[in-house]
Amino acid sequence: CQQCDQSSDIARFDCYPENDATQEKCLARNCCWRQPFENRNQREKHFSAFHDINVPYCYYPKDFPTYKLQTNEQTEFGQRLRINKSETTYMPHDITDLTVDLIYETEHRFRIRIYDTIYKRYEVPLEVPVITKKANQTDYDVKINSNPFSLLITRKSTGVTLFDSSVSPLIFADQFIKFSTRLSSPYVYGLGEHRQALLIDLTEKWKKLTFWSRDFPPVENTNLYGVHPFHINPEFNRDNSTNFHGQFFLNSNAMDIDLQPLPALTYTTIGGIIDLYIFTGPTIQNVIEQYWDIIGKPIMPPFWSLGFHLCRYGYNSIENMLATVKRMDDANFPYDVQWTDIDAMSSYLDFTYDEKNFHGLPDFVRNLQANGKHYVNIIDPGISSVQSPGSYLPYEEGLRKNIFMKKFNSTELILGKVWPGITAFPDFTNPNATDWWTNISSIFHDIVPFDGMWIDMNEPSSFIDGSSDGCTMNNLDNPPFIPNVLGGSLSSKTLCPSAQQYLSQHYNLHSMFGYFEAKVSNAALKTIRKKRPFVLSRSSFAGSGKFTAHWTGDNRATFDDMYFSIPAILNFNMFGITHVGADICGFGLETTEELCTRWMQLGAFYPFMRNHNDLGQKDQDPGSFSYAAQQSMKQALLMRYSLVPFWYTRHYEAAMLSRTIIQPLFFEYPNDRNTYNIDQQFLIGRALLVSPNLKTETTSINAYIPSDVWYEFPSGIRVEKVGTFINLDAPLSKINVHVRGGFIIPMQIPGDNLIIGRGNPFTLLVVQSQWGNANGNLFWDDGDSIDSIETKTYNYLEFSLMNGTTLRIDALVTNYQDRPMRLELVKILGVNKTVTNVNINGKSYTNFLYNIFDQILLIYGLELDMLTQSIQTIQWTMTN
Ligand code: MIG
Repeated sequence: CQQCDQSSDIARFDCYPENDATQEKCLARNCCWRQPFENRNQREKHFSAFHDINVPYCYYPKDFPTYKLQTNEQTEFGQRLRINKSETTYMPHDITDLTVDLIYETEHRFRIRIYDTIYKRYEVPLEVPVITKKANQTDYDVKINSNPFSLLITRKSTGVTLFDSSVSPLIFADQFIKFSTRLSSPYVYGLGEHRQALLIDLTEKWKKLTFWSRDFPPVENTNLYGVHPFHINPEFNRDNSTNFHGQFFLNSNAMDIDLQPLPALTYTTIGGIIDLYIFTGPTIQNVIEQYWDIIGKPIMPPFWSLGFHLCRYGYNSIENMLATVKRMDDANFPYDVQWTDIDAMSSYLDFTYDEKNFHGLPDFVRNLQANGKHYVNIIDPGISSVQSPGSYLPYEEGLRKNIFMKKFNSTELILGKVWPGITAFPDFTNPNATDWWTNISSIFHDIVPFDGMWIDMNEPSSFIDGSSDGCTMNNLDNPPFIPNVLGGSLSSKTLCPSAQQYLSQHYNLHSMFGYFEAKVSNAALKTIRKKRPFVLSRSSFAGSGKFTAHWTGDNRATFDDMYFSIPAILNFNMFGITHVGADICGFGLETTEELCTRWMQLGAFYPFMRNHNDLGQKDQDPGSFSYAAQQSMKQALLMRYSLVPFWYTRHYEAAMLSRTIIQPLFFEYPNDRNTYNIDQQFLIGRALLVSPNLKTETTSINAYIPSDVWYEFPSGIRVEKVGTFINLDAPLSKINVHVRGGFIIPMQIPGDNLIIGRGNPFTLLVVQSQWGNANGNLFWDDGDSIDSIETKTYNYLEFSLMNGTTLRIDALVTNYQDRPMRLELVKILGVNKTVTNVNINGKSYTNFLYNIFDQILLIYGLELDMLTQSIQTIQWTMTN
């Protein structure tokens, strides 16, 4: 029939995504069933092929029943539409009367809300800005199609389509909501947490990504620990320029996002409402800012958490842990934070420690702290419910405060099984949970004075499906459609979706469990330590970055896993969880000295740097390897530590200005298409390019050097060939890092740890652009206060190089005066004429060296306190 005619396969939208599609079942949905064109002449495929994400056989006809526009009313925020339909679909409980709010929130932000006109439905409890007045001006146009109802959003300046839902019918049933949009280009970034390359290229590919937080060692094509339905889509203009827009689907229910080469994107969610944000950029940085305006900016981490963290599952005894620490100290590795895992608990009970095998843990911790180090321990959400009465306060207090999750429609607790056996699960959406969690953490803190909280297993993960006595038969536990979740069931390795939480059913809140636990843990730490909190959470949701850092879970000790860590940390930066890293050297499987060396080198450039290892694997702390390997690792660690002032300033800019800390190359070179799929290299801030060696038994890499001025770090040698892939020497002793012309990098002489090194002298690496200028900045405070930014108790310096001859230091804020900030050395790259004399603040200065071969000027032995004057200058004269 005509209604089934589609111009091409790629314009088909899947009407039968379940695994058991047949022609009969497809036609029963009033959909079209046809072989793809490309297969027409081939033998009919086996049904098993339908499991692949590919051209669907079953797709929507053009006249599939959907909504019509009834009314369109102008409002303060934009328009309110009523849409309805008379026919129903194949899904139970179609909602026939819907309201559509079109909210023109800002010049660059548009929000679409589609919800049941009559009954209130679940909405994501994220505190987003509420806009009641339409923006005066927008860079986008909105058109409404009335029959069938659809929306078209275009960019005014170029006419490019940003959103077009006419490609497929809107379906809105109680437990099945589906809508699609055309994409501007087949390039998509984001949509995590998944194990995937940075670029999702739909040129010839169909892809299904599933969202439902899940504890599973990262593999491709499954839902994982976190949920971030946000993506970025470039728009390639005819004049070769590129704009970017972003889209965020504010929905926490289990969902699939299907991508196809049309190009188009389809959301299929099983609850909530349609609440969609479109961010019009037009630059990639603008898109990030606009997204973070909705979900919140990342937390400013404590200074010490930028150091090296050492952890493993299975120290098994304090003696083993002490031996590790001793190896670190003996080998003189800079190192800041020691961790313990569940093996340090007594019978895996939260808020206990094993007084036998970890005898003296409290003194161990105090001793670390006395030497400037810090300590973090693990906490799992499952609270043992089977201890003898009077013996386990966390459970008994939790009962008293009534903060545990309940069975459906019941006052009975829902019980799962985790490390300590049968456990209850706290409901962190319950307002009383904060007091409870703070109180039990505080009591433990009096015994073991931890500095941060590692919240694991918070998908939440359970060893049994559903609960200790199964799940109900109701439609929350058995929805009519189940997205492509691992295990095929929503209760796979977690609690029953029907479990009752304070704010709603677990069905709706499941993927936010980690979000709320992080929020509550952050609050608890503030109360207990009265310092800036450090939380590390495995599960995350959009906005988690306000409360927590993140690691990418149970990776394995393989070169492939090492590679996948890069797109993962790049993605989490876009998702606003900037303090992120992967388990260095690999968690599962046995690492090798080669892999661990490469990974320590790469990990030295993760925002969050932690070496962590699984139970039963041999030790992989730096001190456990050969002298040669130790030297390579140490060199990378020293690079990291010397760059900490630069890192710390990036965190400040993330928290204040919505900047990603590490970013893909295309963020800085959006007009260079070569950069679009580069994810084996990355930038720190805008100035450092990191190019790790990710292949075994190789001593060189093929790296892309964007067209710009680049110098090798730390040698200061200029890269001759740019704008192309080049071979770089990458023996095991070396990680390739380059600095970009036009930037000034504040650095510091490393100490044994960040606290000990805090008073050490600073150095500046000044990297000239081709025009002889450069800029940089430095944020500095006590590193630990909760409110140093709010109270302006910090220093903020700007550095600028002008005309290739004058370096100016502007001390713009100098409210943190506990210690002088001594500048000892300035290294200027790209000085192409002989320097004859140097002046500092107008006085002649003789401690300088000029190397004509490398074109480096070194001004050394400085004793310049950068805080004493608001403007200081260092000037040099060159021969003509
Ligand atoms: O069931 O606490 O991802 O980092 O070492 C495994 C033991 C529980 C999973 C975490 C991992 C941690 C491990 N945990």
